[in-house]
Formats: sequence, C-alpha cells, structure tokens
Amino acid sequence: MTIRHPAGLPTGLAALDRPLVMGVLNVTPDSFSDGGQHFAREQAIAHGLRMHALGADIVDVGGESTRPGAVRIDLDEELRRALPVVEALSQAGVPTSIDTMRPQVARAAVQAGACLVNDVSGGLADQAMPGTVAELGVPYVIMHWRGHSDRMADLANYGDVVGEVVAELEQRIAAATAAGVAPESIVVDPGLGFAKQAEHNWALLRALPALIARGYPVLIGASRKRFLGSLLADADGQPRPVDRRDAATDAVSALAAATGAWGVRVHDVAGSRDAVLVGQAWQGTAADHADRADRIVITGVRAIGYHGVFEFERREGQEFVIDLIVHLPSRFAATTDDLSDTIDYGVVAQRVHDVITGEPVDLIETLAERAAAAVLALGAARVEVTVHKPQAPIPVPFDDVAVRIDRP
Ligand code: PMM
Repeated sequence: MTIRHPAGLPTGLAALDRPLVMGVLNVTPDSFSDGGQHFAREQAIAHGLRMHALGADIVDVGGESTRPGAVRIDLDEELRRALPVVEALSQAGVPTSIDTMRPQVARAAVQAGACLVNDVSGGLADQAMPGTVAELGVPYVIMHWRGHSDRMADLANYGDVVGEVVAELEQRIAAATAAGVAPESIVVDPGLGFAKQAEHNWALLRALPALIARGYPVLIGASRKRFLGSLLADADGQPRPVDRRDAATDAVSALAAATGAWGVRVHDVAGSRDAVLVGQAWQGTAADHADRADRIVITGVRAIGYHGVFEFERREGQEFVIDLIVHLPSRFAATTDDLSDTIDYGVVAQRVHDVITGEPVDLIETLAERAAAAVLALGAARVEVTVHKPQAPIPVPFDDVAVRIDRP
C-alpha cells in the first residue's frame, strides 16, 4: 500500500505508509472552533506538543482566522502570533506547517522550521506566494478558495460545484507551476466550508475519488465545520455545537483515508489518527489508487541474448522477448503534455534491450529482475515485466515459455 507524498516532505513523514494527520493549531482569538483557547503563546506551544504526543504528524500553525466573516489582521500581528510557536515546536522536534496566505509569513515560518506551506487561498490572496514557495522548496497545499472570509458566503454560487472547484484548482496549480513550484510538491484541498454551503461540501466529498484520481495528494479539512453541525442538528433544528462534532469528523477522516486521501486536517488528533488507520485497512484504496496510475505498455522488445543453463545456449544465443507495463509515478504528463513529466518509452525499451544483450545469466527470472531494476531506476513507481524465451530447450512442442514479475 503506497501513499504518494509530496516531494520535499521531511524524510520521517515521507516514510509513512498511511494518510497523515495534521493537527490544527490556531493562534488566534477568534477561530470558529478553538479560537481563543491557544491564543497565548505558551498555551499554543503546549497544545502543539500535546497534539504531537497524541499522534499529529504535522502541527498546522495559523495566526489568522479564516472563519466565515473574519476580518484580516496585519502582517506584523500574524508574524507575532505564528512565528514563535512554529519556532518552539520545530525546536522540540515537532513537524510544523504554516497556515497562511502571506508569502512573508510563509518565508519566515519555513526559516523558523516549518516544513510545508498551507495556503488556503491557493496563491490567490497574494500573487507572490507561489514564487516564494518555489524558492523555499517545501510542499505547497493549494486549497480551493474564492475570496476572503468577509465575503466568502456571497461567493458560494455554483452550477456544477465539483467541475468548477476542480477547474479552479487546476488554474491555481498552473499558476503555481508557472511560478516555479514543482508539480510533485503540490497537495490539493477542496476547501470545505470556504465559499461553500453544506450541499457543496458533501458533493465535493462524494467526488473525492475523482479529485484523487487527478494525481495530486489530497488534504481534507472537514474538522468540526458547520456542515457537520447542521448534519447533526437536534430535533429543533439547532446545529450540533462545535465541541461535539469530533465523532462526525472522525467518520470523515476514515472515509477520506479509505478513498485514498493523503491527509486530514483536524482538531481531535487522537480520534482521526485511529480513523485513518481504520479507513486505510477497510479499503486498501491506496493500492486501488496505484492500480489507476497511468502506465506505459511496451510489448515485444526483442534481441539475441546468451542466457541459459546449457553450454550451447551460452555459445549460440537465442531470441528473448520482453513485455513491460510501466506504472508512472504521476499523471502530470497527461495534463502538461511535457515529456519531462513522464518516462521516455524509447529509453525504457533501450535499457531493457541492453539487459537482454548484456551479461549472460542462467535464468529468465534473473533477466526479468534486471529489466525491472533498470526500469525502476528510470523513476517508475512499479513495473510488470514478462520475459519470453520462445526457443527455450523444452523437449516437447510448445508455443512460448515466460516468467512474469511485478516490482517493487
Ligand atoms: N480550514 C481552515 C483553515 N485552514 N487549511 C486547509 N488546507 N484546509 C482547510 O479545510 C482549512 C485550512 C478553517 O478552519 P479551522 O478553524 O479549523 O482552522
């Protein structure tokens, strides 16, 4: 089961083979769920450490509230709130991300130890953000966003919410890559609750397989949001209070993990940590997702080789034929039309041809293993190799004999 992590993630996190749990740490007086609770610096640091101990893989530090209706704070205030917390947690060995729309905050936070930039505006709030992230070389979460919190309720107008959100995310991805962000370092987030009504959030969650299938790691931020409160409304129609939405959040985390999400951004870290493991075990969809990878198929790469256990095989040689299914690590080339985003099939065929004509071995298993290693070395995520030996010394009539392997 493989999770595709964004490039640039610290090795400790990139080694995880399960969806990541990102703990929410709002160093704000007014965020909708935890606003005010961790506003004092020492409290915020203590809460970050606690979330890490409970299983947060990353603690997402934000100094500016994005709750519906929130008004912006100035740059200095955002820096004053977020930076010391990022710095203290990073020094304590807790991986942190910075939740900001401002490139200046992103830069200072990464310099203080943050390992990822979470930009809820996906680069729309400040055009300098993607270029800054490109320079910083850290993963970049591009969230779907239409405007600042004071006006986002008015922007929740969609004909086809899934189509529009995906198209708008693609535009932000294009802007980010044009500014130098590596496509491999991008994570996308549908931005639940940001210029979205409850029905829009549910439509996006139902469409999660399609979003994941576009090839970018996907982050989901449903935690304690209003659409869960209205789903769980009481008999009088009163929404479930914010502090009693964690079980519903955990359910979203499990389902997101089962669908193949890269990570969940949550307040209740312990619950979601369990939930993502359940979701992953339930479906094994990371493997399904890998099964949907784009592939290059090459059949019939042939050459004379001198492989075999018999002396005459080593002396006279015979034809070996190799078929390949090369699973690509991403689907980028299908969108970018750029050869550098895929593996050149001419190079693949040449390397495999070289294996056939190369150093003799006894077994076609060994030949298949060498061909697989050569293809994996070109950056394939997985390769299926079939080596045929149609003139093998088999003492009865036969059409073909072959060995098929699947690596890694
Ligand atoms: N939601 C909030 C803030 N930052 N970042 C990402 N990537 N995705 C989200 O859904 C998201 C976010 C707002 O809610 P909060 O009060 O939980 O921080």
